[in-house]
Amino acid sequence: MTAPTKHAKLVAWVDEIAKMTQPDSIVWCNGTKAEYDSMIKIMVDAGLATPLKKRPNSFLFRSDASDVARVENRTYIASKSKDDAGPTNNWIDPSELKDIMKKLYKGCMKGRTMYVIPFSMGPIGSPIAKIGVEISDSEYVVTSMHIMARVGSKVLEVLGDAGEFVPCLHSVGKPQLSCQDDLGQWPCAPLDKKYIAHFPEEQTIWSYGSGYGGNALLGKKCLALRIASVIARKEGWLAEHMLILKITNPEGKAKFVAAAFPSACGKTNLAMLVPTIPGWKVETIGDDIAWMKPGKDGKLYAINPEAGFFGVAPGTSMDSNPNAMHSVAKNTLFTNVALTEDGDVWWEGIGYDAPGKLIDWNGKSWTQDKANKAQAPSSHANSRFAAPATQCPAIAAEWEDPAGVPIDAILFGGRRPSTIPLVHQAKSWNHGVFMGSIVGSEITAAALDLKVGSVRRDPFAMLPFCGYNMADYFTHWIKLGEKTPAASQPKFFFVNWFRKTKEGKWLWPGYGENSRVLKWVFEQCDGTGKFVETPIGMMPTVDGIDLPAGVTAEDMKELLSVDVAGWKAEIADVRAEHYPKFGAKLPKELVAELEAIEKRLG
Ligand code: SAT
Ligand code: MN
Repeated sequence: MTAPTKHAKLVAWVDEIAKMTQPDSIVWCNGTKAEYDSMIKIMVDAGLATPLKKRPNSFLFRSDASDVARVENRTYIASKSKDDAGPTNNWIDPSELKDIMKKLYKGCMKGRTMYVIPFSMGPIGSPIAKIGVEISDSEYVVTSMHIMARVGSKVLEVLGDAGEFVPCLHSVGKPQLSCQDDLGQWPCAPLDKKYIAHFPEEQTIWSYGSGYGGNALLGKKCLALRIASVIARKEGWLAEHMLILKITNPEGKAKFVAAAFPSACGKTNLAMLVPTIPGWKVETIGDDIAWMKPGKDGKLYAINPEAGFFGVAPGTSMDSNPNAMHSVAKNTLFTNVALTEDGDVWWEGIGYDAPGKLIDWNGKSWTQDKANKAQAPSSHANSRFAAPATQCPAIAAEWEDPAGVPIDAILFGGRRPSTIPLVHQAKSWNHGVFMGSIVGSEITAAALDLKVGSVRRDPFAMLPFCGYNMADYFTHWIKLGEKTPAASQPKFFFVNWFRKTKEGKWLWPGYGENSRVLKWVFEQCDGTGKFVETPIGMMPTVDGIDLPAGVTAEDMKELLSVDVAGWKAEIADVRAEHYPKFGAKLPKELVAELEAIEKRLG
């Protein structure tokens, strides 16, 4: 196929990769529905995709057991100097990694088609958007990219003859050497051959051996976070692992909120929240990534660089997230959930019992046995749906505004059964950066070498996604604050939906009731909130947040009190265990914030 572009650099790169990987043919993707349908047909014919009778134009995929999630220990930041990758990334010398990967890439697309996928992260042509071109030998990647990014000919038009793009090379790492096809088996390479590599100086991504999620849909975590964070630092903006929502009060006044949480804290649920308080409205701009650039007025303007939702299925129900359920009613790709006899999907926590005999995510027959607490789940814990953002009933009118939306508040959060109150507000930008730097979730099950009950720190929820030295990343945040006029700065908040009593009972109902906290956040941005100053920041007065049903005044007091002993232990842990990881590069401003809180705690 001749290239539908005169972009010499792009054409040369595609030629070079084709010589190395030796595909049977090359297809330049145009992003049309016909293209999408033809990819789906190839996968249905190969036994890789199952059409779902109950959901129009929707399909189920089962991946390989070795290929069910991002592989963080196979993910590399291959900067020239190790120090530029920093203490929290896997580093390897770029030329050494290229040698290893070139050997793997040699002939790896034999028997397959090589797809060239031009895509835009962000509305096509937006001054905040970035263009990437993914080369992939996976039809699953092509169809998923159609949903998750803006793909096709229009992107090539914007790119022109010499525009900048991020080259993203992907292969499932399984050549088809005989005339037999994949025989219904998800193609990928064994774990020790998987590599998700980033070359920050060249702004290039090489991924090998996985066909799943963020390992393979290279626009998402690889480009929009790891590479974009490097670009953002250079250009003076922020690429963040944050949802973006719009909240409107009964008078019709709106504010925009960005929020970072480590995984498994309900980001998608918060982004699509249905408020329980009458008259208030929450609408979705994005559920995973925010690119925020200072505008002429000094405010941060955010876009969602993605075009779809790649959400975790288990736990998603009409109760927990009706907007997500409506979003996946059609045109959705499901991966590693269970299949019902009548051609629908089912997963743990979908809100109703499994209807009859299912096929589980391993392809085996599975019947729900509620008496058996040890029954293996039907769906993988990280099973996913990929659905177009336009299908979300709560999608905000501004979600594709090329100029972005002005951010009023930035929230941080994590799963913290103790110590951290329901909500507290930073006193300043640097205090906000401090809050972001200590984000973490409590370990609930013994994992690797981590103690149960200890906190796994995940600064800004960016631990697996910062493409450079995290201490430099903290400094970048601080410098951006210095450049932002006080009146234009967003306000920073730390929220915690996951407080428990000593007996292990949840103190806060969460989900739609979180709108009560968002309301206080709104009011604080508006100057109308009821608050008190505390050693850890501003907090709502006890009547600052209306009690949801089932929460007693006593519970609320506990949710909104400063646990001085707990905070002293928290500060001690940050000082002794967390901050030393960043060595001499740790900005002194963060140490100053730490010491100021320590002093205020007395
Ligand atoms: O698989 S993804 O990286 O796209 C999603 C996630 O793990 O957060
Ligand atoms: Mn994420």
